[in-house]
Amino acid sequence: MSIEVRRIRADEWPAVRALRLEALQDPVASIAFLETFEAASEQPDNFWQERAQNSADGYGAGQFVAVDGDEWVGTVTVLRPAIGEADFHNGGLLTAPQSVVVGVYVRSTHRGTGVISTLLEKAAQWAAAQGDTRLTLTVHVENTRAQAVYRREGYAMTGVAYTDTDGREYEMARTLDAADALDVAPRRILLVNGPNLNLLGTREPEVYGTATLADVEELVTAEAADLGFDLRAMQSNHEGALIDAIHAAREDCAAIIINPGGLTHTSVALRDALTGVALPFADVHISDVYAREEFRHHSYLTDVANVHVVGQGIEGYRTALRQLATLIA
Ligand code: DHK
Repeated sequence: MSIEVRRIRADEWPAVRALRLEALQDPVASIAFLETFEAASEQPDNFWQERAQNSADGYGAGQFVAVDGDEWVGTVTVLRPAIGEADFHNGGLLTAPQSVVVGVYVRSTHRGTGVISTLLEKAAQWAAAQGDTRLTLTVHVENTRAQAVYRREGYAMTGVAYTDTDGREYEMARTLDAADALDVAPRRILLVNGPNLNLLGTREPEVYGTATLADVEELVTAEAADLGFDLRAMQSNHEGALIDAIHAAREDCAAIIINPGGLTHTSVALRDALTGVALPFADVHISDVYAREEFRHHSYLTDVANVHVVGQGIEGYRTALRQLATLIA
């Protein structure tokens, strides 16, 4: 059985809802949830949309799913409420940071296959990558099977117990350290070149030089390797293809280097894609756009880019990569 465990995407909210409703109807698993099936099934679409959005993109929550083929067979969520937000366990407001594992579910057909272990590991890696040092969860006192699973996964009883609407719950916790985060921090950078940059080498050589796109990609790949990163390079003349590549980078890239070509000066959609995925990015221009026509002086990206390099020829890509690397090292 080949199962992929990954973070959800915001547009997957219907699947988030379906899996949650499935869990709430499961006679064995539902003991773990405070919410009822009836209450959850009455929630409007925008409740699920917001929930998926928050746990797909933000730092405050991360939801992970186990996917077998195209079926979602398990899930876990980490909530990272900030100090001053509601304290799930004790009531009142949180006075210290606390990350909590909630919503653990594995479909009955996939129990005993190690899926839970992979899900919990992914959750721990993500929490560690956010800088958390401790992960807690609560488990019903009578749910001894779940307690055994959590113990096996490194959680220990903290000695704290709560009484909630379902009865008594024990708190369990595990510590996290930087090593837990290592597997999750992607060491890959996406290099994106936009319209007309496939013509480098022959296109207006007095402006862009004689190096080709292949030369650019080779240079950046070699420099990335020196800095300990993999590089994925793509070029397209189509705005939508660039946006799709930027969205996909969320899955496995730490940062983006982009020369959007002429779209620099026109594309709100490209700007929105880059701010939307919230990865650090460098905006590179081979020529000195500020010394050229007036319409090239305006950029939709400069004010949101982490690094901005112009007028260094193709060496500018190397400069951008080095600066970007200091932000994500
Ligand atoms: C490349 C382009 O294709 C132009 O449209 C930009 C940029 C500048 C560059 O200098 O790399 O205006």
